[in-house]
Amino acid sequence: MTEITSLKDGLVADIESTDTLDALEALRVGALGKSGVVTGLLKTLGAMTPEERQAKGPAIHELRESVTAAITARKAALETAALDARLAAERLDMTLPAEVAPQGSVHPVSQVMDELAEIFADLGFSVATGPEIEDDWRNFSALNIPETHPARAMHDTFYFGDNYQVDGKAMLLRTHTSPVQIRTMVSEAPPIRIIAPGRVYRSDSDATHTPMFHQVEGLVIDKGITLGHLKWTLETFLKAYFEREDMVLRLRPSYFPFTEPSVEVDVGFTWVNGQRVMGGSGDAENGGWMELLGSGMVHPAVIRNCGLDPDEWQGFAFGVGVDRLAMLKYGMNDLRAFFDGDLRWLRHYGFSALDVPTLSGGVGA
Ligand code: 2NL
Repeated sequence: MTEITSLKDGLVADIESTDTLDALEALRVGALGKSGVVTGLLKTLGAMTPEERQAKGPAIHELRESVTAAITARKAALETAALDARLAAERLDMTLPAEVAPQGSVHPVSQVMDELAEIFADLGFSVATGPEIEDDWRNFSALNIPETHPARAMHDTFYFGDNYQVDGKAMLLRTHTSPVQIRTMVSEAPPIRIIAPGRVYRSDSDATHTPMFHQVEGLVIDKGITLGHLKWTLETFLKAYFEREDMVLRLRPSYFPFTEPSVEVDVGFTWVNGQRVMGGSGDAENGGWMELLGSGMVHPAVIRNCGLDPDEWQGFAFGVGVDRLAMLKYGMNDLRAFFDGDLRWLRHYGFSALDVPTLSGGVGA
């Protein structure tokens, strides 16, 4: 009996005086491991007579209990001490001045979105935003895109499938920012003048397509809106954006399910040192046309789907890729570099956070 008591006292004293977690682990293995002393004693219980077991059993079990408790307590103490030491060693004085100036820059996509907000604010548009996860109705049905439209096919749209539903509705990553305009038409009374910039997603990836890209759409709903308003608005926008008065627009008939008529807008460019520079007539000697925007008069079915009377309210809408707008204005040629996070690229093409676009200062100056 005294043997067991002194073994316990010895082990507990050793445990309490260890000062590293490794040494403690070694003690644990020596006592409670497969061939540890305490384990060895526990094994002897099996061979004892019932009387012996009754006499020695409680002390041996108590030995195991005490040693286990001592190890647990010591482990917690050592861990707390280690954490305290680490916290003290890694202490940072946040009141010290910075050693280097901030290195961040404004991404061209953010810069262009700021420029767009500025230009359209001047025309009376406000910026509307909405969720990137949408339901099928807001992304497709409300926009007069039939069930059988190819844009709904799995290869274009990222569907969440059965994994994620909201109110029992199938959800998807919006393929355009049109659902933001749908939300606005449903919840706000006309007249409406908004742009909706943001991230959109399509299951598409190559040199000119990334599965996430940025789009800005514009929407005007009012009484007596015509194609003339659309053309003037886009021309005014493009002049302000490219900072040139000689922007020439070419409108071609097209088709979108959500607009009627639908108009594709080409912009005249001029070849300068082997580069396309937006501006001038595409029919000029050294010119060409670039397809830039899709647009049209909002389809009466879309207006009706949003609870408005198409005999009373008309409108126009347009959509354009923000990444593409940035490339054309700031001369990048590879879309994929936009999303690589390469610091050299960001330093080269990024903008100063203090360089806020303003119309008076020239939006992209
Ligand atoms: C493109 C260009 C476009 C729209 C977007 C729109 C939004 C509503 C109603 C009607 Cl809520 N139209 N947006 C219109 C025309 C073109 O985007 O190339 N899209 C495939």
